[in-house]
Amino acid sequence: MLSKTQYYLELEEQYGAHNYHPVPVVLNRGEGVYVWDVDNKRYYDFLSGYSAINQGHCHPKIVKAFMEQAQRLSLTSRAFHSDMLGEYAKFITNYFGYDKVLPMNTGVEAVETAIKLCRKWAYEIKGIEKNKATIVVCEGNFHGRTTGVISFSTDVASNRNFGPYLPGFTVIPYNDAGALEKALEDKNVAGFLVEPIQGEAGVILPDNGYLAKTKEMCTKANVLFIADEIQTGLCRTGRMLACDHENVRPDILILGKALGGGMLPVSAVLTDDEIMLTIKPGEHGSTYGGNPLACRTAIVALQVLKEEMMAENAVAMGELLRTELNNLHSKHIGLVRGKGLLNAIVIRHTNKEAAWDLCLQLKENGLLAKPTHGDKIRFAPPLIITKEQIIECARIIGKSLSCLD
Ligand code: IF1
Repeated sequence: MLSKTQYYLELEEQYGAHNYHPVPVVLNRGEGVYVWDVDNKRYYDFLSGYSAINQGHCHPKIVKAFMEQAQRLSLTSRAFHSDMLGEYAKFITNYFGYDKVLPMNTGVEAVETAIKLCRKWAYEIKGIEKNKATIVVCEGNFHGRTTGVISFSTDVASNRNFGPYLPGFTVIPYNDAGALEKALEDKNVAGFLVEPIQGEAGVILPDNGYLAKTKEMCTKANVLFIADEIQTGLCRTGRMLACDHENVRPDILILGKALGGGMLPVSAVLTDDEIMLTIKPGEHGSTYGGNPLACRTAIVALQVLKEEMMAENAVAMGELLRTELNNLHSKHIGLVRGKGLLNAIVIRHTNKEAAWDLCLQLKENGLLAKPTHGDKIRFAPPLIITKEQIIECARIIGKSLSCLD
């Protein structure tokens, strides 16, 4: 007899593309910081859908808004107006302090949108010669998986044999303001696209002051500072935006993931009129972008972040988590790093599979996490996690680590 879990694993294996390597657990329910598998075993979710579940699984207020809207009107396309898009646009632009929003669905679409806005602005406002504009990006970046965006990825798994690649990008080392200064000597630079903390690279935090300094350089050079806050935004790192830690206001702000409250893909690009109005009717868009269901859900997803003080909780719980992890004094933890509730540990072990093995052990002990780049494990629970829960999770992690001895 096949176990239920085995049955579903085999279904996916046989009929689904093999573009992922998931932890072998099959989930069918979620609530708050918890998820349950098909045998009704409960786990702490320490990945939070790669930060799409900041507000917790099936947040009752978000579910309610989503359900109400789904029963009334889900999609109009942008050929017609809905009564939700204007309300949402007003809400989100006030919330983040920008003139306008351009709504998309997935994160990478919002990144593509930002690139297009930057290029348009470069030609029509800044005055760069046709087709000469470049955008500076950072080594180790992760901005999504379209052919355009992987063209400037430095990760071979992301771009090998997907060429030819899109030109117009200059790669510089991350966390190296001097490298940006040099890159900005090129008068054709239109924008600097950066993650305030590099997620996929393994939660790489730049030095304090890096964002403020690079923003200042961009302003001086009349180059757009474009922040990809898809993973770091919406309270994940302990502030509404990771850029807020350095009081940096990006010229173009990219949001995604938790903007959809874990319900559906909702992404957004926020910027001011000088930049946003360079795109005219017919020049960009998406069938589902700005649909009423997404708009209604996103408003509530943003409201609960503030109502439930998730940024403040992320600061406190993140600090507690890092303290507890360090107090484990495990010889297998090389390093604990992070900000707010975006954290990672680096596993120190002779066995290259140790991080994966640890995640399997964590699963056995009731906590779900995923390794990244071999030896790093991200610990990023929903932002509603409590002190008692963090302490219990640290115990689970400690117990699981001892299995690596
Ligand atoms: C996958 C990582 C996280 C992102 C930033 C844009 C996007 C992402 C900073 C694109 C997406 C995801 C996608 C997911 C894994 C995941 C991830 F490990 F790859 F880096 F979160 F940490 N900018 N990140 O992090 O957004 O189009 O996916 O909505 O499996 O590819 P998307």
